[in-house]
Amino acid sequence: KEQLEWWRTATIYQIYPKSFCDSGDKGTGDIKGIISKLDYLKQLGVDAIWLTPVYQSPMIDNGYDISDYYAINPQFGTMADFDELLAQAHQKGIKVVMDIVVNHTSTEHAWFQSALGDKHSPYRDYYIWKDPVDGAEPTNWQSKFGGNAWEMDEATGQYFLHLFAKEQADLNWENPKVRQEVKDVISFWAEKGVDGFRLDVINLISKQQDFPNDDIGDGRRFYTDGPRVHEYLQEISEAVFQKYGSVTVGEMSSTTLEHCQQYSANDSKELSMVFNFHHLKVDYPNGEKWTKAPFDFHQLKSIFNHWQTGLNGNGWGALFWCNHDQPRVVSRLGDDQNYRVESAKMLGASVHMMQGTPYIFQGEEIGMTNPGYTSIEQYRDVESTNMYDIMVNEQGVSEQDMLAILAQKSRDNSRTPMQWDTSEYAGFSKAAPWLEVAANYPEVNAESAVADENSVFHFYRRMISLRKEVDVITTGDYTDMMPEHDRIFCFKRESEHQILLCVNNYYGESVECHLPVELNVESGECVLSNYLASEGKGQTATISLKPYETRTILIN
Ligand code: TEU
Repeated sequence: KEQLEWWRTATIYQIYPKSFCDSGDKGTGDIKGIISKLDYLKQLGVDAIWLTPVYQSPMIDNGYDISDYYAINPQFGTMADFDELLAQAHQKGIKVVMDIVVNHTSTEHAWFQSALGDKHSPYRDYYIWKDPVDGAEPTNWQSKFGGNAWEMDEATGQYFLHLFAKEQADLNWENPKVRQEVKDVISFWAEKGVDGFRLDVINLISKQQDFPNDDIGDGRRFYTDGPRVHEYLQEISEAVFQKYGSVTVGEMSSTTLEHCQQYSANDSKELSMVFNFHHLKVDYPNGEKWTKAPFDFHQLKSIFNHWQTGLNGNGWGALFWCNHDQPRVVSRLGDDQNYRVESAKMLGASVHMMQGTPYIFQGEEIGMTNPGYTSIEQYRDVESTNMYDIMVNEQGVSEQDMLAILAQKSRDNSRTPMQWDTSEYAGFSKAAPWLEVAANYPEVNAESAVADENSVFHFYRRMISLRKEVDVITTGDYTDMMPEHDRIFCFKRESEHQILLCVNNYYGESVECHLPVELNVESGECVLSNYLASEGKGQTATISLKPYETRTILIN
């Protein structure tokens, strides 16, 4: 059996530093705060941490608008703090993955400041400038944060492209000097000993160079998985990733399975693995995020089937529900009122028993929920406040309806301060946090979870170690055993020596379940369930699954 790369059996923990832990009394998290929680992460058993950006930034998009790739934002601490984190993490056997945002820079970056207003700046064509067309924006492309994707530079009469906020100017990857700058940035951090990189919206970097209008969409088809994206990734991979042996995960916005098979091919000519988001759009009716809608269970199962079978032996996927852009999964797909612990565990098991590398977003391992904000003043996210302005002030959506949509869909839902204990501000900070703590922190916090062997925390700890003990989780072929069932998600993983069955009741009512008799589950053992009475031997083919019950049955 060929030696598997470490990251194929690893679990990675995502930290959003601004909301993780404040070592002082700023009300925002910092690097020293992360250092103070490394032992907690060691106890959970994660193999690596992924930090979202901590570089110099005006924080319009909380660090995804970088103004200096070589400096740490003082809000998070100093370069010495970062070096200390790296050393201590490595000492504890935890690798460190950094976020690299190179589809765009902040408009405060020195390159952009030089380019703005000066067509002859040596940095002008680091960015994408176009003349007006018929006195208006060059194309009708839409920013992902609302509004048109072009902003006027009055001094030169040209527009620059920004797929995200107008303070995030897209880099021109056609320019070899830009590609060299990217190689230099990544090499700097790799040289320091950083173990890997998460590449922000990296499949958007190659734009179709004729910049056409999009008469059927928002323009994404002219820059998503674009014409030279694989060429660019191979160039960066050869120059840096392969040289340092970095693990790399690409965030692929609106991508396809075929492109992801190439992005994450086993020959590692591009990246180690990919994030895709199709399973997190099953509550976007007709692809529309800004609606309040139930999720489509059948669509969810068919997407999992498409990607699990499509990447098996042909690429590698990141497995996740939560991140800093997505609402908390226990509130989104589970029941955070009546079955918070049970549904959090079931949702966790139903992706952690799949093939890929699982990512745990801070707080997911203790079943943190959306905060249920009730006023726009409580929100901070630029995407959410932009969309509120557009939908309420321009499109006439009622404030009540928009607040209901934000309570379900806003990115701030996942960015509330990590809930450490029952002290004021949940032990996150000594000062009032930048974003309000969810009111349930007295019941939902890490200290209580670590002390309770039946908590979500210990369930996640068991899943992380199961992945290391049971090979079929990493290597087994995937088959959906009940694709038509309206409430049960039941899939099989099969390798030469082992069969694993993961059966999940996605709803809050008990349901009769008839497992395939040919699997002979009677000879198996339930190694993981959110109902302890269901664990162990003595499994039968007909079972009554309790609300949100999950069972992982190992059949050797
Ligand atoms: O996310 C890009 C992305 O796909 C999401 O932000 C999504 O487009 C958005 O939520 C609209 O639905 C990455 C980062 O994860 C995100 O935090 C940044 O805001 C964005 O890129 C720009 O850097």
